[in-house]
Parts: sequence; structure tokens; C-alpha cells
Amino acid sequence: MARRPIILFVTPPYHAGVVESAGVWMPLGLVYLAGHARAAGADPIIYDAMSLGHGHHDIARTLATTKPDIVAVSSITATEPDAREVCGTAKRINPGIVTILGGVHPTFCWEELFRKDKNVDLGVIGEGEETIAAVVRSVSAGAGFGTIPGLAYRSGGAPARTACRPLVPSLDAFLPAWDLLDWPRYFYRPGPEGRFAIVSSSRGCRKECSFCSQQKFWARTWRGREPLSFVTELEMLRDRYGVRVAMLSDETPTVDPARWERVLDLLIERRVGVDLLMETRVDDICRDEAILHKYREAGITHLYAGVESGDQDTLDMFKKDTLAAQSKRAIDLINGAGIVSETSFVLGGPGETPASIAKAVELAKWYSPDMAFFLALTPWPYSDMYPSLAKHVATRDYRKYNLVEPIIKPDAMALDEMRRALISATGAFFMDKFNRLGELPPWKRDYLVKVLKLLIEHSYLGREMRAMAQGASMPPEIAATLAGRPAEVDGK
Ligand code: B12
Ligand code: SF4
Repeated sequence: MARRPIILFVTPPYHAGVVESAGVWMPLGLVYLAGHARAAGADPIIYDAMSLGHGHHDIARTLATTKPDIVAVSSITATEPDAREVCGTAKRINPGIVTILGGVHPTFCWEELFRKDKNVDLGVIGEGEETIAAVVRSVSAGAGFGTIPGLAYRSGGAPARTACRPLVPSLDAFLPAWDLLDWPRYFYRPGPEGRFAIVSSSRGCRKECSFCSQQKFWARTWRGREPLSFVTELEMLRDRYGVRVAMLSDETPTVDPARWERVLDLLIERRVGVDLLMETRVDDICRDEAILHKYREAGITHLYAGVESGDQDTLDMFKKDTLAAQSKRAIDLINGAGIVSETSFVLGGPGETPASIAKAVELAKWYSPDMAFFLALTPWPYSDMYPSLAKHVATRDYRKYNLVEPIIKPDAMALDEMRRALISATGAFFMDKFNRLGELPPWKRDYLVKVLKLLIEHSYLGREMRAMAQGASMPPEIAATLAGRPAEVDGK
């Protein structure tokens, strides 16, 4: 090819409607991939169809006007059908376009993918930066793909794959293409006014939770960036693009205590001043009790730590490697440090009943995080727990594999009953929280009132929570907020 190939990176137009209600989130993975495609000689475009609210018609129009040589789409399990449809549209417009799917789903389900869809040319297995660069170089040279490590493809009509690609040793060597984002699009609704980024300080997790795809995706490895490199990147995003709030995409940013404390110290010393949202494990929070004040000083305002269950047998079955008592302690510590605490509980196993769900809601109230979500137990087909649950899986419609819709039918409950029970559980937790708003410091109250409004107006929980909000137990300040009047919360 005489000119630089055009590579269009696309987010599939899929919406599950929970986390998305909190803001507009950038596709960080595509930022990294685009940087490496550019360095390899392509002209990359990041087309965030999901955040733009575009549907497949809009995508067809964009494909027709941008005329890409390569269409590269990210795919988790829930977005797989829409990701394939994007490839189908590309092939209809120009069969010569090379279509690629990457991310956690094709990494594990490439055989099924190539069996069912002829519109996907390549699947990228695992970490994508070096593989996409190699694909770009092959397209430019008019060469084949069969010798590029980390690829799945079709050979003689059958699925085939090349050798595994080793992980890149240093995360600081990556070349994120921050300049390709349409920055004004990305914002965090409950936070202070300002631009929202997703950033990465580490990749991976060495634990073995049996429901989790991430430890498998990163092959139970963990790599951390140099603290200074991460912190100066955050400063650059603040100064060049006006970033005021950032979420860490890391699975477990706190694994290495010395590195993590250095990150916190640098954020404090250099007065970075960006609000940070992150997740980590409850055992690391307990470990860090003595330095939790540094988390807050460093700008961490919102911390998610997965409790998953209050029952030790269930935690052991999940291979969570935490103690139920640790979870309570961790949430108390986060609350005590002046940070918004968020957690989730996984429900919907074969033995679930309305009574066990009611018990879980009571337990969640006792744990007392600021925010709790009740998620559907979702055995990804490649998860460690899948074989033991396979016979209970009620649907292979991947669009439902979103942690919101149950895909397992409990023995004693209908699927739709389970779906409604999950929504009611989250609704009941939040209604209780709002009845006890006066127990919280004023800034947390304001934040949670904003969150409730967003959940009601923008998420799948909206209808259920609106119905509950009309009930007699509706706190007056929430009623006022929902009615569009300023919330007046007495400061007990
Ligand atoms: C940020 C985030 C979001 C953002 C997405 C922003 C975006 N457009 O990317 C928001 C908040 C919108 C979101 C929503 C949801 N998310 Co989410 N999200 C994450 C999170 C925390 C970080 C993702 C990230 O940026 N990682 C960092 C980058 C660098 O890594 P990466 O994305 O994996 O990309 C690398 C490789 O995968 C690969 N790659 C990825 N895509 C592609 C594409 C090509 C072409 C190539 C070559 C390579 C490639 O190369 C990249 C660089 O090495 C992950 C958990 C995690 N820690 O990863 C969950 C996660 C991906 N989300 C998950 C889920 C379930 C959802 C929701 C369904 C939840 C819900 N009910 O609302 C929705 C789906 C919405 C949607 N349309 O995608 C699950 C997916 C599980 C699974 N196995 O399918 C995860 C893993 C969390 C979990 N609980 O397990 N999410
Ligand atoms: S749930 Fe969290 S701690 Fe457990 S394996 Fe996944 S990323 Fe690691």
C-alpha cells in the first residue's frame, strides 16, 4: 500500500445503563491501541460510537465517509453481538476492509467467533498494542498475518491462532494517543465541573476469583507503572486537556505497598489536584489503615471495594481470598477516611431465594457503604466457575451478560423474578441510605443526592426507584431534589 492505511477504532453501540449513568467514559484501551497503530505507520481515528449514542445506521455512515482500510472494534462479552455487527457493516460497505475484534471476549472465545461470523477477519488475543502495530505493518506491506503472535484468524475456513504474545515488560513504554480524543465529550456527572479521564497505573491481578475475567485476561500477572511516570501523565492531562476527575482502570492498583505509597506521596507533594475514583481489594484497604488519610489527601474521593458476599462459604466458593469481617472493616475505614465507599454484592446463584436476597439487602445495610449494587452472578463462558454452573445457564444471548440481567435461573425463582429482585434490592438499599442521609457529612450527602438523581433519571434502576420514591418513606430532601427544587438537608 503506497499511502498510510486508515484504521478506524470503534466502540460497539451497546448500553447496559448502570455505570454509564454516572458520566461519559472514554475508551482508554483504544487510546493506547491508536498510539501504537500510529507509530506503526497508520492514520488512526477513534470513533466512540457508544458515547456518541450512535446506532448501527450512524456507524454505516461514518464507515462510508471515513473510508478506513482497517476497522478495529473492542469487545467484552456483552458487546460481542454489536461488535460483530460493526464488522458486518464494514464488510458490506467494502469487503476489502480488514476487520479486527480485540478485548476480553475474542481473547477467549475466538474459536466460537470464527465459526459463527465470516465478517470478522482477525481476533486479537490479550494485550493489544504490539499486535495491532504488527497488523498495521502487514497491511501496509501487503503481507499475511499468519506469523504475527497474539492473533486468531480463519485458515481454510477453520479457526486458527498464532503463538501467544508475551506481555510488554514496562507499561511506561506505551504511547497513548491522548490527542485523538474528543475531550469535551467526557465528563463525570456527580463530581465537580470538569473533564473526566480514565487512566492506568497498573495492569492485572494475581488473585483467582472464580467469577472474574480479569485475572484470566492478564494471566494472573501484575505490572505497575513507575509512580513518577503515572503522576506526571496525570499532570499533563490536567494541564493540556483540563482533566479534573479521573478513574483508574486498574484492577488492583495497590498490590505493591511501597509503589502505591510512593504514588500517593507524589500526588500529595506535587498537589496534583485531580479527583480520583478507583477500585481495590478490601484486604489492601485493611493493610493500609495507617495511610488511608494519604488516599484522601492524594485526591481519592471514591473507592470501590468488592464485598461480593457476607457469607464466608460463598466467598470461599468464589475463591475471593478475603474474610467477611475484613469487608466490614474496609468499608468502615473508607467511610472514616472521608472517601465515598462503594461495593457490590453478587446474587443469583442456583440456590438463591427471595429470603436469601432479603437477607443480603439487610447485610448490605449493616456493612453501610455509601453505595451498593446487587449484581447478577454471571459466569463468563471462559471463567473458572463456568463448568460448575454451566447447566444452570439459561441463555447464550451475550447481550444479557452485563451483570444486570440474570443469566442463571435459580432453582426456586423464575428468571424475570430474579431480574426484578436484583433491581428491588439495589432500590431498597438506596432508599434506606436516603432515609439516613442525616448521618453523613454534608459533602457526602450532596454527592449521594446527585447519584440518586442520576440513577433515577439515567439508569435501568430508574423506574423501580421512582416507584419507591413515591412511597411514604420518601425523605423530603430527596422528594425536593427529584421535583427539581434545591435539596435542604438538616445537618443532624
Ligand atoms: C472503564 C470500564 C468501563 C467503561 C467503558 C469505557 C470504554 N468505552 O472503554 C464504562 C463505565 C462505560 C463501562 C461499562 C460497562 N462495563 Co466496564 N469496565 C471498565 C474497566 C474498569 C476498565 C476498562 C479499561 O479501560 N481497561 C484498560 C485498558 C488499557 O485495557 P482493555 O480495555 O482491556 O484493553 C486492552 C486489551 O483488552 C486489548 N483490547 C481491547 N479492545 C481491543 C480492540 C482491538 C481492536 C484490539 C486489537 C485490542 C483490544 O488491548 C487493550 C490494550 O492492551 C473494566 C475492568 C478493568 N479493570 O479492565 C470494566 C469491564 C471491562 N466492564 C465490564 C462490564 C460488564 C461492563 C458493563 C456491561 C457494566 C454495566 N452493566 O453497565 C458496561 C458495558 C458498557 C459498554 N458498552 O461497553 C466487565 C467485562 C466483563 C467481561 N468479561 O465481559 C469488566 C471487565 C469489569 C468486570 N466487572 O469484570 N466499563
Ligand atoms: S475480582 Fe478483583 S481481586 Fe478478584 S481476580 Fe478479579 S480483579 Fe482480582
